[in-house]
Amino acid sequence: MNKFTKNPTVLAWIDEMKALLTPDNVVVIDGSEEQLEALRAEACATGEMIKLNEEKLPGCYYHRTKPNDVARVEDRTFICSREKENAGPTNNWCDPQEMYAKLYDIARGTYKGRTMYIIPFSMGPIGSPLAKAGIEVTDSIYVVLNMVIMTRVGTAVLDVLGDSNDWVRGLHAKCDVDPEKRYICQFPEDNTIISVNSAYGGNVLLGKKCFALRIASYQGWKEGWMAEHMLILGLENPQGEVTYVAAAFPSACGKTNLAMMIPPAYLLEKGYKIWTVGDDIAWMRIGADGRLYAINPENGFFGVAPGTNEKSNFNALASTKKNTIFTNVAINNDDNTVWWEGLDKNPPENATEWKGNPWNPSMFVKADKTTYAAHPNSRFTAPAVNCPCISAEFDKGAGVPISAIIFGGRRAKCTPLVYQSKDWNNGVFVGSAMASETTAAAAGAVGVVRRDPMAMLPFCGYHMGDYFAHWLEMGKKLGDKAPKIFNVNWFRTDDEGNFIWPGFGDNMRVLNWIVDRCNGTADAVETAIGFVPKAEDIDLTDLDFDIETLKSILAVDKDVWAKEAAEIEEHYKKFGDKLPAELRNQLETLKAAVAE
Ligand code: OXD
Ligand code: MN
Repeated sequence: MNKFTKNPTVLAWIDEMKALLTPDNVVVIDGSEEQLEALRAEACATGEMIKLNEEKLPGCYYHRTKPNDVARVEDRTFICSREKENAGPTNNWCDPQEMYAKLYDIARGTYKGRTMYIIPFSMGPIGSPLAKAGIEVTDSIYVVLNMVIMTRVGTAVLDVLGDSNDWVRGLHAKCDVDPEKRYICQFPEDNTIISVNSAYGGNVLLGKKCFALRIASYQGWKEGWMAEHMLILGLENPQGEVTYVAAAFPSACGKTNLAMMIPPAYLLEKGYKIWTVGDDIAWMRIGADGRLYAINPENGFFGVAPGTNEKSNFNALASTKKNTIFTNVAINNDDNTVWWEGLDKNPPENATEWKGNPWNPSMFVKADKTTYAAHPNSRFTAPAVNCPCISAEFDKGAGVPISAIIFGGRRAKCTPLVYQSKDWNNGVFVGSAMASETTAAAAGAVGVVRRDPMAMLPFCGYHMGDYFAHWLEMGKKLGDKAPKIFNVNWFRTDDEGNFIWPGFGDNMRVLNWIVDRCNGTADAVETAIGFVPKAEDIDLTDLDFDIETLKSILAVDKDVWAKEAAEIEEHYKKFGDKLPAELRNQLETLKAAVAE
């Protein structure tokens, strides 16, 4: 290893890591294609990765994780702040000194006989005033190659960092992939992440959830900005004006689909377009003009494969056609390509399923997920530049000005298709009470409401009461330049449980109303919960959907909302006296309005 930087804090930490992990070799990932190509070849030689059909999927690789290591592990994820109180009621907590000792004991000496890869990476375009640097050390080539897609990697990051100590330390050690010793730990006060005994993306690509949400949300609180679990999209109108919105939905509510949506034909013909800036994470800061500017700190998409197809998300599928890593999907042995449930109606006759066993369609039983060819949480890691609708602003460091923030979830009855909060503080109240109902597709009871404030429940790196207060504070700073806050619900069902609203591209009709509200050109009706569209203001052109049905899913039922308010009151109890008084006032206002 040559001296790859003069930064004293980086060099000291690397020395510490080498002494702890005792690797045989040390390799700094410089970002060059030559180095990456050699690593791909090595991973294929050892069986860690499989090269896919070069003609049909150029530059694409396949990887399988251990069957016990297929998803994020919230019960083994810790926020190790010095004071327990600062992790709050929604996070697991452990004393940092105790946790460092435990994790160092687990990781000590585990790189023996292996190579330590040092990955300098930037979250956000290198050099952007909104970006931040990190260094991850890992003993996995799979992690290196995924980080190269998901972040901006290379020694250029260190040139920009200079001698600064403002960088995040990330230690990943695969160890024995033992679920009993698996820990994903954030030390927000030390800018440090340690992940041991996993090799699954969400646990080991430390730039993503660990840094860009858990550590960065804490940094944002301390430094006056926001790190949010939000997609960012630009909606272009026929005049060529682009309005940017950010949206937070819990998992399995269609963030990637909305971010890459294709508008209905009649709107495309008129010249409407959607541009994707990001599908999962937004970092937002107040710009010189007082508006809120957002960047997507990532450089790729770590998307769920099952259900992704030409109809559900054409642009996501197109993004996976080259230079992509597929994890835990199925391999079609006839042509060495990939397949997953919901890709098309032609499952391969001669496949290898995600655990590595032979598979054919006769083995598939719909009700039994263990018979599926692809794991339900199988993933693609695809470069953002592959996306046909990637925004021209994606790679620019300045960020895009956000006009609207949208919250949402899966609610069968309660929440209307769309409504606008009365103002910023009321919008923070809406986000703090955000919830989604479990569906028949997931294990466990159907229709159970899980509160997931701002979709940040597993990702907020500090006390959620303080997080709500930070949102309110940002609103004060933004004043009348604050984005408008909306809530959407694509998932209202009829009495048989069928979805009423068609969703997907037709959600553009709702986005257009939102943009018109931001521009002051659409009307609304004031209700107990906020501003709901007049039914005739949602454009139903070319859609077989009658206005009475639309009215039914725009309706606000005060009895249902009285029950909702009672549930929010219950949800608020866990934040104790850290719940901002303003949110309690908002709840009281709602209770009074629905009781009228
Ligand atoms: C998630 C993800 O779990 O983006 O939210 O992978
Ligand atoms: Mn996510």
